[in-house]
Amino acid sequence: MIRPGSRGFALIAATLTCAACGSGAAPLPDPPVVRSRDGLAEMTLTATRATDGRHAFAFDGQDVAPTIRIAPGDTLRIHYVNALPPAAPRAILAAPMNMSNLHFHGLSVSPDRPADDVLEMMAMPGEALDYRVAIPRHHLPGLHWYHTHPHGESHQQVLDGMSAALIVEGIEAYAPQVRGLRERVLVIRASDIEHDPHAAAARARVEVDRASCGESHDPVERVFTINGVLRPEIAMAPGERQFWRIVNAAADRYVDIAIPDQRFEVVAYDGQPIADHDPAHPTRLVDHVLVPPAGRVEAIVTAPARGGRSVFRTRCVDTGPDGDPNPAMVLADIATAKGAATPATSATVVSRPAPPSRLIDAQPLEREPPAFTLVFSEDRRGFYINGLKFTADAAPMVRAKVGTYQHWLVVNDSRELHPMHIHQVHFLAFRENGQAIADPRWLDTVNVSAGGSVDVLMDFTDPVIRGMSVFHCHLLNHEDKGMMAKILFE
Ligand SMILES: [Cu+2]
Repeated sequence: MIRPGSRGFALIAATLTCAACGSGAAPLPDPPVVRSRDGLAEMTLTATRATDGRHAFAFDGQDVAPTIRIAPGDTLRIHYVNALPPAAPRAILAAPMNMSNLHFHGLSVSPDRPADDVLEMMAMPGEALDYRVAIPRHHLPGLHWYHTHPHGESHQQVLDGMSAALIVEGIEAYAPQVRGLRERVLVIRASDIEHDPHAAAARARVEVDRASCGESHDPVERVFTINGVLRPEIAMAPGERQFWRIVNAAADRYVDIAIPDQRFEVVAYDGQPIADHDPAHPTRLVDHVLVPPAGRVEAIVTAPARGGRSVFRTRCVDTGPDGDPNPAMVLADIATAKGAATPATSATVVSRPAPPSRLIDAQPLEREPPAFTLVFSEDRRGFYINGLKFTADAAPMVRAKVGTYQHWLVVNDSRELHPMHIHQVHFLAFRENGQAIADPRWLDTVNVSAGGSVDVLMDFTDPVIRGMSVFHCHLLNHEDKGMMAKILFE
């Protein structure tokens, strides 16, 4: 049972205790759900300190934030209360102010107050914010997530777990394959075990495989949890197909997800159904998927027909000579047994006719020279975009005309990976390190390899997305230290 104010560490400790006593892993819990009714989803969410000192979202008497499920055309209203303690009066240099706010990562909505605004909307301790986010009728269905986004303090808050899933309903209209399947929402977080007395046991529990993974010799300071549990157990019936909606909510780590001897039947990346741009081939079969921090994958997973045990794992991610260790480890056990069949979720079925696909002829646009080149760089003093650190009063680095597509070249001039994210907008990643990508993906967060580059086609055509916004590196410690810039959609 989840005790209020003790989710992060206590659940890890509880799981370890359970593993040590030989009674098996904890089942994967489902987060609470907030659904829209009559076109409105409403909730109060509170930023608080858990008893273990971590930042947390409090909701409905517990410190587990809900999955928000909302349909195109609906409105999301959140009363967000900052109940974090005020900063000490004689704050030491760089001490956090405990300011907070929300970002609705992946939603194609207005970047202006009272919607997805991370620049002007900010609550200091004792203050509250009232979000009102209108989901356009033309919004694509898919998995997104929400998390805090106060520049300078984002990393610690998201690292501590201030995040949850947000689903725009209706994906079965794009991928009928998922209809009737048991659905699971998997929020992967990277738990900080740097100062945890159980760190060695936690690393052993998830079978951290340090061997030949990257060049860093730093200690492994993160272990992944799913829905707050270290290495939970996911039950499936033999041959059962389940629909897994996976978000990498880690503040500063990649996952490269795999299930040995199985393939993912991917339906959407970053909340963008594949069928939207390739209706004749709505799924992709893949052995593994590299999911950068903030990335999402929605895929059908099939249990072995004969039953038995398997694992859901992350493979080694080599983050580059200056990157953090990101080794292979086990994310969850998959227990396949007769009788383990779980009833299909009674998810809200949004009955809609098959939608028109957003088919564009990208090739002429891709051949145009880049309208903007974005360069990530870093040194001992900080992290930069085009040589500049983010400042609150900075002018927009880029202006984008609403109604257009724009070719951007994203360059990584450093010795570690950086995931590039732009708020509200999606883009087609079509070239990597100068080579055409065989099966280009629509994304909102893309990995850029160390010393490499990615060419993307930004979609600025949505008339709802108008105003001042940002793009940044989604390793949030980099964002906090300057790797963010403004864009004006006009
Ligand atoms: Cu970065």
